[in-house]
Amino acid sequence: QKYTVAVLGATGLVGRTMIQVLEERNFPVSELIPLASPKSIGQKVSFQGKEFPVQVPSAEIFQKVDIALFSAGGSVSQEWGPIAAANGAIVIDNSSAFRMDEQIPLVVPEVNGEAIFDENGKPASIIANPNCSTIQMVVVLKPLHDRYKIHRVVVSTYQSVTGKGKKGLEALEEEISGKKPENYTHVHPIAFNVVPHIDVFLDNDYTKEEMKMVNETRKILNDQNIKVSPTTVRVPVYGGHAEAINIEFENEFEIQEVKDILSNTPGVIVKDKPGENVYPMPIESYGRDEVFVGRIRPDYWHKHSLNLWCVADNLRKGAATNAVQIAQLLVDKLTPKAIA
Ligand code: 11C
Repeated sequence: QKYTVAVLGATGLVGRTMIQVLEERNFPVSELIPLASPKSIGQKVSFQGKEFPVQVPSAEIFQKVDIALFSAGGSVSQEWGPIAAANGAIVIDNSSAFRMDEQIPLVVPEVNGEAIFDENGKPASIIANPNCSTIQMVVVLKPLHDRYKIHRVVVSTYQSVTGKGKKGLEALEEEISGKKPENYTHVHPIAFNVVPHIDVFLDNDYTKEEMKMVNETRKILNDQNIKVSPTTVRVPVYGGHAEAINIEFENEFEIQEVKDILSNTPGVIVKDKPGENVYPMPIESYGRDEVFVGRIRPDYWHKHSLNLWCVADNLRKGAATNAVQIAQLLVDKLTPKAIA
């Protein structure tokens, strides 16, 4: 069985990565429909050796689509998500538009893949893909929460400029080459700098990015008692997001058991040999689908607590790969429209 798959935002960094991951994973695609705004019309996307013209979205197009991957920003998702769903496509949406909607599952397949389906096995018509910094953190937290129950998480992020898409990447390149952009895409200069500000500030003086980490984590782990205390920071890096995480558990743990649990967690690779200078870094996570964890060590000053460091490619596991993994869970249960 093969499926008609649309990618909305097909010319953006995440959209392109979605198409690449579909191809790498040999996803059963009968037709790829790249969609974007009118300014991308005329562009073509190559997939499995063929060229597909970029089109603008329409209700008619979604009538033939089985699965629609969206990554064109929140307002585009708000506009087209309900139209695509009403026309029978299942939308996997990478924006923040629907994430905190109680009716819409927010899914990381390794953590809560079952949330996609209702009690009759019917998939939700819109499924939200979490924020990149949340995804890599919950992949690590979930097996530890199951074993020791997490009370509190203090996290500081070191986020790649690719989180701001092509503009973020180009701004860093321009700044490094000595050009002074008219408007800083990153609010302040990012080359040779570190900026503790991602997305907009809210009334509580946390940023929207920080509150995504608080709220999305609770929803995905299905536990409103987990306290997440985040500081999100942009760094002049290409390859992925890194996070220093301090975790406080309700129960006692053995550090070797923590390492064993993480080593046996699907989607996680433990790289933790401090004596040999082995720990995860964005430069090595680039282009990879896994979440890398290292620097796993007890917090000697706080009961039942530990520190660790995790890194993942934000365009892949943090966005495109996670969305395609959701699509992979769907196809086991979905009859393509061409057959239905
Ligand atoms: C960043 N995390 O690094 C953001 C990008 O809600 O999907 C992704 C924003 C989101 O700037």
